Amino acid sequence: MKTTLRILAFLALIYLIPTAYLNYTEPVEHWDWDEINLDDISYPENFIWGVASAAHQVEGGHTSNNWADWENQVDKDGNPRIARGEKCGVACDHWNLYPQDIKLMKELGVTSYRFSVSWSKIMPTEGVVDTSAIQHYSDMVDSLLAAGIEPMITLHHFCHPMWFEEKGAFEKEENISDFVEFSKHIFLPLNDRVKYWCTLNEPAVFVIAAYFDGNFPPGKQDPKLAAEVLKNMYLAHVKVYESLKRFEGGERAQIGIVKNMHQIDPMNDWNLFDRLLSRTVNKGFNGSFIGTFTEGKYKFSFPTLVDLEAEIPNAPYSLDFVGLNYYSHNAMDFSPDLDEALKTRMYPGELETDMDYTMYPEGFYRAIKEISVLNKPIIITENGVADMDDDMRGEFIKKYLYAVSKAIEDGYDVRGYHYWSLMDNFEWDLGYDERFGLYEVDFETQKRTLREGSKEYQRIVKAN
Ligand code: GCO
Repeated sequence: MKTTLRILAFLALIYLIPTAYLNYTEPVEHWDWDEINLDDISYPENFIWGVASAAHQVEGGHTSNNWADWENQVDKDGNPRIARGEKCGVACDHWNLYPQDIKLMKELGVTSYRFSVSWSKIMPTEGVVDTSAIQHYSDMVDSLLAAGIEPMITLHHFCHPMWFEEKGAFEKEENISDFVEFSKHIFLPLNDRVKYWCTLNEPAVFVIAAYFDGNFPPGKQDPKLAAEVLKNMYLAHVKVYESLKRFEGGERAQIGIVKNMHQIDPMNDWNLFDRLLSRTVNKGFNGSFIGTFTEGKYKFSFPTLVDLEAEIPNAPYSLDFVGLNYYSHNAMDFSPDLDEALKTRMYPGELETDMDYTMYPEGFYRAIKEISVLNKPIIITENGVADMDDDMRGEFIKKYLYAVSKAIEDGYDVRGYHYWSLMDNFEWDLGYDERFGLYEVDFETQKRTLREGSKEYQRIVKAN
């Protein structure tokens, strides 16, 4: 009997100690939606309502950049890099059709447009600036302002010129100066009219895809390099911030970085290994960002794979706001086989979107709460759903915007929201089948049609 008790006590101990270490015993948060009135939302008077896009995904007419190059490559088994062997091509021809797309924004009632500028169009070769590309963006900014829509520019959204890629891009710290130089070329002519600037879009997503999973260019699978690139991208943000702030108009500009606070949860709450694994991955993906921008301490580690620490002391002083992208969470299911353990899994029991994640509005509240430790105004720079059949978009919009409204009501400083995306576009390695658009795009005719589900967004924007 005594021995049994001892064994039980021992087992309880080895369970409790790591549980205490893990420091969360709470089950993954879920709300009782039957008890919630989705119309019970309110937004502050000056709340920014917008839509978002990115140059390579919508513009067409691409010059030589990492993605244009990638779509012509095959992997080691001879498979195309982009799903179904698709090419980005003219995409939404937004480069030419932007005046008509601004009308679509007006129709929605939004007052902000987050878009990115194409570095490879602005600097097709190293050291050479194409002033006609700058003129193009300048005209676009004027058209937006004339329509009562505030422009928000992203400087790097997963895409850069091939000459920069060939130099090793953000793999090398010394290349950061190229990015700083480019930023200056677009900031100086536009900052009299553009207030909001996002330096880099989702560095952690980019780095995991490009240097860990290998499904984004340059398709490397090297955890140590991934950690290095991420550090360099955070450093690049700080350098761009400091350099742009020094120019005339710099103090007026609102400069931030964009972080996707995708959550990593245990597949089974009760399973210690699932919790340990999800916590470790979460620390790398989200914790490395929070540590950098709160304390200036960058840390990216995963047992046996990588362990990198660096000081970026000015990082906490390099944000006028933080851009938050949020879509969903994924579940970690522990396995001693690392490849298996690190596979992305959908959280069980939730509605599946067309991407490999579910609909999880509760996570939006969590994401806002987590990023609020930065103590900066939060602007939602992306949120949306891939839903080709348009059978969940309306519900998605209502529930996610309920979560944001609840966060604001609870005191979190959320200043604006941008839906991803204005229209269907090129979803990177997944090609054209992931339909995120409020407007459906017929890529043969370039006709845009407002989806039924999107009318929820139009309704909420107009009412608030
Ligand atoms: C990203 C990007 C966007 C995507 C969007 C939908 O998160 O990958 O910022 O370019 O298209 O998030 O997946």
